Amino acid sequence: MRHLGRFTKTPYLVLFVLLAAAGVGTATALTTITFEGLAVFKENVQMDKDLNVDGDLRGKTINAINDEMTSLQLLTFFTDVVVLNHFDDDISVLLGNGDGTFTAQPDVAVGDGSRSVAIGKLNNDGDQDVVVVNENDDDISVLLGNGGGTFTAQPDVAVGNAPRSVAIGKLNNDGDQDVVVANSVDNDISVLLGNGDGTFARTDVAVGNGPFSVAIGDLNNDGDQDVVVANFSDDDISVLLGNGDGTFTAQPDVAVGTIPVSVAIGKLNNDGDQDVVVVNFSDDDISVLLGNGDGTFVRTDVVVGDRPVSVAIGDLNNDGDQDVVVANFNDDDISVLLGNGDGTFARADIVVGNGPVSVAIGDLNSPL
Ligand SMILES: [Ca+2]
Ligand SMILES: [Ca+2]
Ligand SMILES: [Ca+2]
Ligand SMILES: [Ca+2]
Repeated sequence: MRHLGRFTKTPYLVLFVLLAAAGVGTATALTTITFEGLAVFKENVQMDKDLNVDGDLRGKTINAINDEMTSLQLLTFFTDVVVLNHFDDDISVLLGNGDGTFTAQPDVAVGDGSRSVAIGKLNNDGDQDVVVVNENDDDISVLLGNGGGTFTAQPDVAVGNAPRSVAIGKLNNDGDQDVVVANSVDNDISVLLGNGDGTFARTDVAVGNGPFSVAIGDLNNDGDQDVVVANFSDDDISVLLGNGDGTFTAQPDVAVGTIPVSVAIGKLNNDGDQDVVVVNFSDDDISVLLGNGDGTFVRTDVVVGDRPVSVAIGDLNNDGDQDVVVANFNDDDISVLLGNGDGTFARADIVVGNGPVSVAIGDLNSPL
């Protein structure tokens, strides 16, 4: 197995880059926020809009729902942030104030060697929940949100060996959110079908060698969520088309660059088909895989910075075309690739902190 030990760069101060998308006209005007004071090493970050939305609308009067919706509409302007503290075995929860600043909540304990985080509604109380992959424990932490930015930890859920990446989506059609975890040593993924209460039924599905990153999306437009996995030992991705019942039909692997470590799904051109971006760590580029709508792709590689490690997709300049952001570990910058709507991009790099390892996109400062 290949080792990615060069991720550990001295000093261990790692900054995260959070890009505020709203009200931004050009790439150079992007708001860059760093969290130098929070911890020594931050492995991953994810943002969501309403970690602090309380309550369940079911069973309430229309007036109560109206009140709640007013609250929801306000709160959805305040993107919150979850940061993994890899060496502290906990997460930082930062509730957005709507102006690019945050109010830190008490840290929440997770397992040993956290590597990846995902946010979704795992039970049906309306509050956002959090799952964290614990590489050293071979399990995931399941944190059910109480609203208000606090969580109730559930029993850890065992997955495979050395899990590195997690995603949340609906993989069968029971309405409950499910979880996928990439097990980097077992060469499989754990498919955790949610029971709607923070517990899961697990099935492992073989993928390529060294699965390091996983993403969920509907690649063939049949309404069933599909899974892509970046296999860093095989230099390809596994494409698993969902059957709608939590099982998958594997497609031929799709070759990408050398040591793919991060994958994301989004619509990069305007044909309606979901596309895929893969970060190639050793090639200093990304593979842009334009979907054909059937689980096959047309590949073009696009140069980014030195040792790219993480990718996110979103519309940064509000032109309706999805854009791509890549964190470049050795360059201490991010590559902002503004999409032209046809799978091509205009690139500008923005300096950030020392050794960025994860990037996410959200609207952090929308005015009310
Ligand atoms: Ca489900
Ligand atoms: Ca599908
Ligand atoms: Ca497309
Ligand atoms: Ca755009």
